[in-house]
Amino acid sequence: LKLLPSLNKMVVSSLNPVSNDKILHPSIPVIDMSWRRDLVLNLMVRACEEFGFFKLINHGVPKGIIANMENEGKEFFSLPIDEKKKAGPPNPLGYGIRNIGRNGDTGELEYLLLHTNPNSISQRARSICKKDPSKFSGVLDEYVDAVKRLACEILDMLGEGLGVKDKWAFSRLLRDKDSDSLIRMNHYPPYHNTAGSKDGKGSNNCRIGFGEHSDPQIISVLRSNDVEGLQILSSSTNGDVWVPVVPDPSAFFVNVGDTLEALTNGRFISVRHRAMANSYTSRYSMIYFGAPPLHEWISPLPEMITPSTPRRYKSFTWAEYKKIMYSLRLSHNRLSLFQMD
Ligand code: GA4
Repeated sequence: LKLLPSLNKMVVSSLNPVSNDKILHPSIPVIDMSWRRDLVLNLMVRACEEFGFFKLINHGVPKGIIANMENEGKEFFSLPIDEKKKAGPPNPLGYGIRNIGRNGDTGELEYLLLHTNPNSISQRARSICKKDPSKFSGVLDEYVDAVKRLACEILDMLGEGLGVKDKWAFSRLLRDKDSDSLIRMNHYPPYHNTAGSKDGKGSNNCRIGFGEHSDPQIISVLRSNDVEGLQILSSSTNGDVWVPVVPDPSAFFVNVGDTLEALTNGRFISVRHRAMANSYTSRYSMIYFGAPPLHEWISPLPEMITPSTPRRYKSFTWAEYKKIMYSLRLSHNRLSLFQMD
């Protein structure tokens, strides 16, 4: 049993540039899907409780499907800006550059945000990939299908690990034909810091690609190329620390969204995260956001409410939550608006 992986906060020390004190970075949980099922279930639940985030390896999504998707993204982002702008401005779907949402948030990135519905993808493909729209939509549909399957498998394991009676309580929301799930491709262009010097003096390695936020949906499944940038916020006794996530193109990174936090009555935490854009090479990421249908009511599952864990969140529909999220800034803690009085 001693050989079993543990989620204990492993300590990786680094120097705090301000005080020269050592600061502690918790290590990010890694879960291998080829481990024994009961172990995977247990570790996943703990990762969602402690971090709301984990890295998944041996996930079973074929490399070719991932590579094709990455190439479609790279090809699109390499088009002249006037061509790309024909797929925008984001409403919120479509091509966007630097602007995020509707309330003045900005970041050092360009992106494509699409609904996962195959009809919506094929319609949008015409303005995104004039050269071969049907190839574009074929590649995206295949990727979405594979990542959605994985997300549903993860949600079923989480449900089982939590001892939820209704086995498909979470995954049903993503499987629904009216699910409001999204797929996002991000490109963080390289940063050539002319003011910086070899010793790093005068360099500003704080360029925000996508600012601090939590994901509103149920679950997010992210894959990036081999370029750093993603950071998660982890609470420790020393206060909150930003933990850099070491990139791994062969893995997926999974995070709990606000809606799963509400469904689990706060047992799982919707992790706050951000992406930096300080790299010398382009960072590409693609994220599947698994969401419920618009008119679905979200309430904490009955099993999650106990005398020691009384109900924390009011019920809301996904449509209502979306309306509120688009009326607020990116970093707003929108779930707190639904806390019980
Ligand atoms: C964060 C997670 C997803 O990328 C996203 C983002 C959305 C957008 O880019 O349009 C939002 C942001 C995200 C949350 C608050 C609102 C909406 C930008 C913004 C300021 C697609 C999503 O669903 O919520």
